Amino acid sequence: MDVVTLGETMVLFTPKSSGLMRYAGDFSTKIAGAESNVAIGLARLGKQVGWISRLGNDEFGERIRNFIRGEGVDVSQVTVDDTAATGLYFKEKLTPGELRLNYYRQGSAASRMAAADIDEAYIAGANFLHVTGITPALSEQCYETVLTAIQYAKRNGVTVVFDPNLRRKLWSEERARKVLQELSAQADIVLPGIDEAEFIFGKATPEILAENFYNNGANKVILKLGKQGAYYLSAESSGFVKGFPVEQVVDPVGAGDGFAAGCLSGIVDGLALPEIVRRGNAVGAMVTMVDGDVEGLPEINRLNYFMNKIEREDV
Ligand code: KDG
Repeated sequence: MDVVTLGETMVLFTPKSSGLMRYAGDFSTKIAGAESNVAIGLARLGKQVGWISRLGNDEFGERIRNFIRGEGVDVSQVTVDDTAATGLYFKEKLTPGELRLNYYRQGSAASRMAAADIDEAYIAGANFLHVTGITPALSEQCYETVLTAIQYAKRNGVTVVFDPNLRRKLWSEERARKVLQELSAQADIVLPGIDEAEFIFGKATPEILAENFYNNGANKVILKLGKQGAYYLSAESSGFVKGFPVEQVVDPVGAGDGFAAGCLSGIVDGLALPEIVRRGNAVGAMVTMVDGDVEGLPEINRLNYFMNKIEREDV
């Protein structure tokens, strides 16, 4: 296995009309969850990926499992909870450019994940463990589960990748800051957005923020600056890689997960850090041009085509 990840995936409802959701009659349904978005992105890029989670014993749980399995992700470690439902999430388009995410996930099956759900041998069989700051925000038990997965990774030589993915609706600022700082200190590779970095360490330049993560324990830091690109820092090098132009942003949600999938695929392929970041930028950009959190994730041919096309146009 190249990468193993764990987290909650929900059924995503998007009203077909814009404006307040109370007036919406028709919804489209998809699936979404930061960690499974990354897993699907990696699988589309030809990587071997596993996703650990808990689903409700319900039709939405079946849908999620079938979809993720259908994308080629290993779901053998997904358990079913008979006493809690699969989480839901609604993406309200208030105006063409303004989205509001509404969660119905409190007490969900995934929020009841437990350390006992993690099989050490499964983690040990991977080269990378990818975790985000969403899972520890779901419950105390989920926080313990993430710590356990990291502990298993560390004692088996598995590289830990951490994306803070700050979701303010899920926990208090104080608790979020403490846990995000703690988990970034345990990770080998961190992928924060600039806003998340400032949330954790206070306002500063990208260079200083990246150094904060580095001094905190990470050996590779890739700091996302949205559509502008990303700044990277490791013991060997540092620099900035410009983002790819996007014709029209259709739906920005999931771009960060696309970025993570692009970077991780580059890391698995042993690329140099600037090339890793370039892939992250490209996948992130491609995700924003398609509706849905995972629908825009490219296969390797499309990714190469997009990167080469933009490069030719740039000359
Ligand atoms: O990263 C995109 C996510 O916001 C989305 O897919 C849903 O996991 C999700 C969350 O917690 O917001």
